[in-house]
Amino acid sequence: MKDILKQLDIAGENKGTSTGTEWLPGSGDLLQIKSPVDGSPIATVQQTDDKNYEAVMAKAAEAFASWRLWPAPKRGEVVRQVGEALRNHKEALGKLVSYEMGKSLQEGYGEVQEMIDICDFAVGLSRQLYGLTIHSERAGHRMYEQWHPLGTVGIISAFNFPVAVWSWNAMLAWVCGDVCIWKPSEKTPLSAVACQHIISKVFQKNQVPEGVCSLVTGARALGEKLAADHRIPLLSATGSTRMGKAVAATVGARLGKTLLELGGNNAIIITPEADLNIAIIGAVFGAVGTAGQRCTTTRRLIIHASVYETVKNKLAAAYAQLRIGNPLDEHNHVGPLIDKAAVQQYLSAIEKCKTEGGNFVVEGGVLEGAGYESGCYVKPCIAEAQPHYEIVQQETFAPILYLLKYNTLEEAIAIQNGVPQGLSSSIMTLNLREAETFLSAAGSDCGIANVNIGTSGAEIGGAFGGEKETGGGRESGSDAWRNYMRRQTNTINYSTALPLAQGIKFEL
Ligand code: UN1
Repeated sequence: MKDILKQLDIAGENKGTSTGTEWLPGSGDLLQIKSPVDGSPIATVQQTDDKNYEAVMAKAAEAFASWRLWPAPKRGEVVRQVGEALRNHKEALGKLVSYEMGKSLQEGYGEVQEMIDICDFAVGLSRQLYGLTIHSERAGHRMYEQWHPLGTVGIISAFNFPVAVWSWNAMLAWVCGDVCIWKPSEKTPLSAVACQHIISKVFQKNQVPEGVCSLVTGARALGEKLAADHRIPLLSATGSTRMGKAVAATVGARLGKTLLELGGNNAIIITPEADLNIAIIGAVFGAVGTAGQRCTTTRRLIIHASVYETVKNKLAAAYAQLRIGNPLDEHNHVGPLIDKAAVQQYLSAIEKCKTEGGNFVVEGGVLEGAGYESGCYVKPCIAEAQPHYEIVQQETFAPILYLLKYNTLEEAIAIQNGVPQGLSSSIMTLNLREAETFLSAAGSDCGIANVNIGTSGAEIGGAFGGEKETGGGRESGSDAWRNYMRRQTNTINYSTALPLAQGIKFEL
């Protein structure tokens, strides 16, 4: 890992504040980052102090004044080169993500691939920031709308996707002409510092103004500062519903915009007409991938009574084959949780589930002994539960899967929708009527609804996000770019008269 840290310019002490190519010296606290993989310290990051925060904000505003005038395809060309740089660093960055966050190496690489994909998407988008033309009701008039950049976009990202979710926001915001200030999770700032080193070289080569891509590091107080700062017209935040509610209240109070991607409580409905081979693999990957720490993690399986026992037994057999251990070893399926606090939450969720009457068919527990010294490795587990249990209604960021039984599809959909969150959902069925009912207006109420695919692992081409307590935001593909721009309606009169709309007469 030492070589990787050196290769990524992050070995030893790191400054945690940058305006692009410059790293600001400051008086912020030193944060020691430890890997959940083996508990060892990786490197330090100096957190952003007030003085540096102000310097970053000022630089961002200055940079925006010129960046917004670059033709969008020229900004796209910079993003294309960012994609190339990420391709060149995929292996090193993927390994670092895996080591700092604890996800499997495959998923670490997958995360960097997701960044590369969004770069490609954003390059094409830079020539497609389309507005409409509208027919005016007045003769000799033309109406159209155009999209302008917003200004400084704040991006708060979560530990579970230390780099990809930032890139969904930043790559789009940049081609749109915005400047970005990124606050990564205080649990995974090293991956962010590494990204900043990678992209800053591209920015320098292209003479992008200093301040277009800034990095600030810190914990909750820094996030609150960004939320309250009226110089940030859009704050995009990924994390817990609790955090999102606080951000929404603060940003809303100053009538700023938010883009929220918060908790999920994602379910797969398995009907009697499911292809069980697909259903089981989809459910297991969805439940244990990233050790249950994706917002799209499968947390509930809603299984028809007629196949319930079969599915339960197949799941138990599949879980018995899971290899838990060092995520950098490609043979392992499941790595550690992010830290010991997460382990505590996992344990208390299991306790709560038992107290409420849950029956564990695959038992959980914390792993100890050789290879598990960090104390962050836990066993993925499965409990038979009831939809109304308090714990089943909540998102616990850990590999705990709840089995729920249903009899009619209507009931299954009601259970699926009967939680406060609305991110991702799936149905496993080969029956057209069941599938289309699930996708209809009376079906899933989530932002993502899949057929014969699990709940996690969405592609970047679609709009990503969810309803209800998931926050309502949509990031990544489709027309999510509009979040990062302001719409302007233009009416131009090229006639010799001044007719008023709605036929109003005004004569002097
Ligand atoms: C998240 O967990 O915050 O669909 C994002 C997925 C990934 C993104 C997850 N593409 O699981």
